[in-house]
Amino acid sequence: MNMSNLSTYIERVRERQPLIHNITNQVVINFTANGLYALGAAPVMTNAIEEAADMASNADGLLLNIGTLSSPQVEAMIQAGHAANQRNIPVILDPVGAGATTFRTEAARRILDNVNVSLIRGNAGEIGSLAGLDVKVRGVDSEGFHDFGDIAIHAAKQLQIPVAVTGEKDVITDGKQTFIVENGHSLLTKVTGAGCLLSSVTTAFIACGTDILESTAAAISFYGVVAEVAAENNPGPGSFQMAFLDALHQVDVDTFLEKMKVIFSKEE
Ligand code: ATP
Ligand code: TZP
Ligand code: MG
Ligand code: MG
Repeated sequence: MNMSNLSTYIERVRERQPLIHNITNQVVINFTANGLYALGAAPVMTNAIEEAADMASNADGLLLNIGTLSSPQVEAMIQAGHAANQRNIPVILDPVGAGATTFRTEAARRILDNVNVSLIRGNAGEIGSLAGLDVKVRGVDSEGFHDFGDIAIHAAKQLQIPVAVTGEKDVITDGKQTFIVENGHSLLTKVTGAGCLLSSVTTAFIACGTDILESTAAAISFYGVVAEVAAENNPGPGSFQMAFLDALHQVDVDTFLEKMKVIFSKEE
């Protein structure tokens, strides 16, 4: 695996400016839209069932995020997902809080039963619980996991969908091929929506790539490098959040490649 390939993805995203349709939670709508603009992509947000399919049909990628779910929103997600599937537009699921309540876990499962999802991006608790593992989710955060690798590989095999399990380290796998990303900064855990924006950024990278795992590894390592750059002179969550948006806009291919920490492995 040639890692310098991954660094070129950011140029592709900035050149193509993919339109990402986000059906997402109320907490992160503004941060996600600003983050996608800063990256060089274009955001659109809508929940209305009346237009979910039309909007998805015209997008380059669809992001479904269950963070502040309602029953009508699940229906809109399924309709948007069908429309995207019909046009081979990639669909990414962020199962925020799956495992914390039955409503969330069942909604995420319903989406997976009805929509062909290209990637699930979440924390270890969310993805583990979808795969039927006995894991702990408190609110929208997961607790006490150290071996993300086992959870991710088990989940990808069980669900038969590539997964990206993020945390201190990130594991991106289809159960056979695995990328481990060691970029990132702990200040990301002090900004709400850091994971949600990452899912939308990953959707933009997948929309501009051909290989789901490679595009996802590029997105997650780029995001981690951006956080490292932003944290350099900004030790608090407030200034870090602003600097993070600036760095999403500014970090170039050379800086990305220089700071990238990605390991690839393949099951024999
Ligand atoms: P959670 O709700 O459990 O925080 P999340 O959906 O917010 O999950 P994260 O796992 O926090 O998503 O991932 C968002 C980004 O933050 C990823 O790029 C990840 O690598 C990074 N990240 C999370 N925790 C750390 C950490 N302790 N050190 C470095 N980077 C981190
Ligand atoms: N509550 C419902 S959705 C949400 C909160 C705090 C945002 C979660 O964002 P992230 O990116 O998973 O931390
Ligand atoms: Mg987080
Ligand atoms: Mg999350």
